Amino acid sequence: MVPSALTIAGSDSGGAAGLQADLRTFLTCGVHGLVAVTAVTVQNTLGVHDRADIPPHIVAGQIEAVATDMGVNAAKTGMLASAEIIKTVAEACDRANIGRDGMIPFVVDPVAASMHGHPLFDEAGLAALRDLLLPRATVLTPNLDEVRLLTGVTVTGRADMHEAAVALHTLGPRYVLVKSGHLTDDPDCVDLLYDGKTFLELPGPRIATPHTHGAGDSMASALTAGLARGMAMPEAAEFAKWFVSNAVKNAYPMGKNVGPVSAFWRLAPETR
Ligand code: PXL
Repeated sequence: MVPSALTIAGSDSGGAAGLQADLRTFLTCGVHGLVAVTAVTVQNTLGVHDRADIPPHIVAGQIEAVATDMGVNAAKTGMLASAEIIKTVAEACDRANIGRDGMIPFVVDPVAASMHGHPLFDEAGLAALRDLLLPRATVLTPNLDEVRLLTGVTVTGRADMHEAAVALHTLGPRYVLVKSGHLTDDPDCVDLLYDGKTFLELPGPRIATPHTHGAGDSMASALTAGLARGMAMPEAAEFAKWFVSNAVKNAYPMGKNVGPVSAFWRLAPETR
């Protein structure tokens, strides 16, 4: 059986981040990609120029349609656009057994802003994410901006990441995986997995490239793919770290600004 993973995420017309990054990652990790689109962004490397949110019942309908017919081995969230969509997603996930007690692994990537700094939801969305999705998450995968929004903790070095992980864990997720990509003064890029008791460091090199669009999404979707393939959490986290380090290493220029990370590195040489 081919495992399947569901992304509940927004579309990036530039194809760098969002559901496009997730589907590419799923493909190269050997997992069939299922999609519930939450919003369509009008986007290129210069920014998010406009967007249209999908009606909440259509978001829930997509989750229900694939879950009841095709089966979901793991799911993840990306851009969720509004408090209304978040509430509907939480309810649809409960019906589909996605999330902590339903047992289907649920990766909540608390995407708050595009890499250009455009907010991808508002204050009400942040509260809904914290109250409705964090308690349902098998694993929460924030970057350091999202850590600050969710906990008020400003991470300036590796030691603060432990404090942040503990603070986030009290909000309900089973695991927290803090991404260190934004700690640009650190010569290494050590992410941190925390299960409420023990910390697991996920070491990686800090790769010198300006092209990092979609890195966070690709890490969370590789983690989702690993879980869909039946890996235990620490193994899936190490797999995701390995996947995204190579994706950043092979990132390519495209457009006038920051280019995308690459999922191509796992394909045959002639297609890279
Ligand atoms: O990288 C986070 C992200 C997620 N989803 C969409 C995005 C972005 C960042 O630009 O555009 C649709």
